[in-house]
Amino acid sequence: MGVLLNRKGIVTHVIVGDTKGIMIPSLEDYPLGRKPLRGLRLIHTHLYNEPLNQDDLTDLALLRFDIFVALGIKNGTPHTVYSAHLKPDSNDLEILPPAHISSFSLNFKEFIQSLEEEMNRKRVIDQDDPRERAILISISKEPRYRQEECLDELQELALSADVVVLDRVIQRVKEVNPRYLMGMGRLKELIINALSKGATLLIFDQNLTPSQMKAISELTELKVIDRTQLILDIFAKRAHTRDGKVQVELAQLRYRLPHLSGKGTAMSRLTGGIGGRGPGETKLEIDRRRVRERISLLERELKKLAEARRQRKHRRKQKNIPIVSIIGYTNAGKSTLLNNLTHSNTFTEERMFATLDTASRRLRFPREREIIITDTVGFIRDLPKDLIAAFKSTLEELHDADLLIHLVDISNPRFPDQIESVEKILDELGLSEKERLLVFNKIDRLPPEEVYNICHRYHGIGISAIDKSSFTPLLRAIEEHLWNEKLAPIGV
Ligand SMILES: Nc1nc2c(ncn2[C@@H]2O[C@H](COP(=O)(O)OP(=O)(O)OP(=O)(O)O)[C@@H](O)[C@H]2O)c(=O)[nH]1
Ligand SMILES: [Mg+2]
Repeated sequence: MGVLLNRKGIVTHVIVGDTKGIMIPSLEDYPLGRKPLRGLRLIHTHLYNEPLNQDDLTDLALLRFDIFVALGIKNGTPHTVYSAHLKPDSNDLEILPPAHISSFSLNFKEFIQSLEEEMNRKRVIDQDDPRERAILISISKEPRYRQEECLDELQELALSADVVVLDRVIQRVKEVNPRYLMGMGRLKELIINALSKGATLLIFDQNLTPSQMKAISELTELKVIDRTQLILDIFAKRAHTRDGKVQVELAQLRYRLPHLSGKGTAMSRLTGGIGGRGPGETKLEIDRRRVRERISLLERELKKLAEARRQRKHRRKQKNIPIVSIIGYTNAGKSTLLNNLTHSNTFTEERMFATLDTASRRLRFPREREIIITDTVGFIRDLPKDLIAAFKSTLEELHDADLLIHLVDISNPRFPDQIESVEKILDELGLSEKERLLVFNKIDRLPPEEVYNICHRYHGIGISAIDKSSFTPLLRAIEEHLWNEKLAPIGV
């Protein structure tokens, strides 16, 4: 049997098990939160007076008890005290020398106070910083350098979501474990490490199936999310217009619906981990129904909004003004270009997904010519399906464009992959046949020869969106495309 005691020495739980072990109940009333230790100590019996075993030590590290004690029983009476606690500066454990119960002595109050103080001191993180602290994880069959690249992008996304990144974990596996992506032992190690670093969140670069999400969440009370959820979260934070808000909420609900699932109520002492945080089955059914109702409400609202947009568009079309749409990977500089082309002031930022809504501006050309130029939400590799679906109506406007400007951040080392991702999404949107200009932005960040070579190789135009004097070749190319003019050739 076992007992859990809180810092005041009050027994909070009495657990009765069998000879194989005990089940530690859900500890949701004693959340770890941002504290280094749980505030509960466990004392339990070892019926054959055996010392602490691997399962004991794993549970101590996973659940971060104040101290972990096994009371060895000999001839039916308490005999040896085996105890261990976490060390302040690593995820190592300190195993105290076994002692006979009559000679065991520990001033718990002093001990826990100094241990916790030292833990707080050794943690480099600021305890008052309210931001989430994440460990980024990639597990796949892809070679390491590919995973590194993907994590670089995930890290930028995390930054955009206001998440502090504490560490990155990459593992190349021969086969992806269907339940945990990696082996359970390795995953537990990772969780223990994350806890000792003070993380609050695990972010997987690979999208998790509902059952994987459930299995991993059952091992830890850290929040577990995947890349899609991170992107959805950024979108949710940044949507400002009614259109954007409705679209994002819809995408979130659609993504969450299959992930709504119950969790176990207790965890096994032998398998470790913690569960029992999920709602009961009936509550879940109600949740599911609510979510479905909300989805259909939002879908109806979206339809209305789309109708209003169609009418606005119709009026614009009647005036017969050509439309040029700037598209491209997130952070390519689309909004900056729109602003500087049209002397306007839409929102730009050194972050991914600064823009979620379409903005249209007029741009005058010589000879009384005028176009409408639009900026839209950025694209990203493996753009979540639900998100494409949700933004379909916004992105549908691209079908009306007479010309697409595909803007590429030439200073991003991953730009060839980014071009490919954008092409793929255009294809999925049925836009691959649209006329388009490939335009390399941020040329101020590279040496001119390199810019020249890249533009030459891709038949692209080089510009710097922050330097209006670099726009001439682009403006000429637009005129040429829209009004079929052969203009005198100019250098890039
Ligand atoms: N050095 C340099 N920086 C640029 C240039 N164009 C844009 N930037 C910077 O790149 C960052 C992203 O610019 P945005 O215009 O917000 O990019 P966006 O494509 O609209 O991004 P999303 O809306 O997030 O998809 C900002 O910090 C800009 O100041 C450029 O030509 N040179
Ligand atoms: Mg933008």
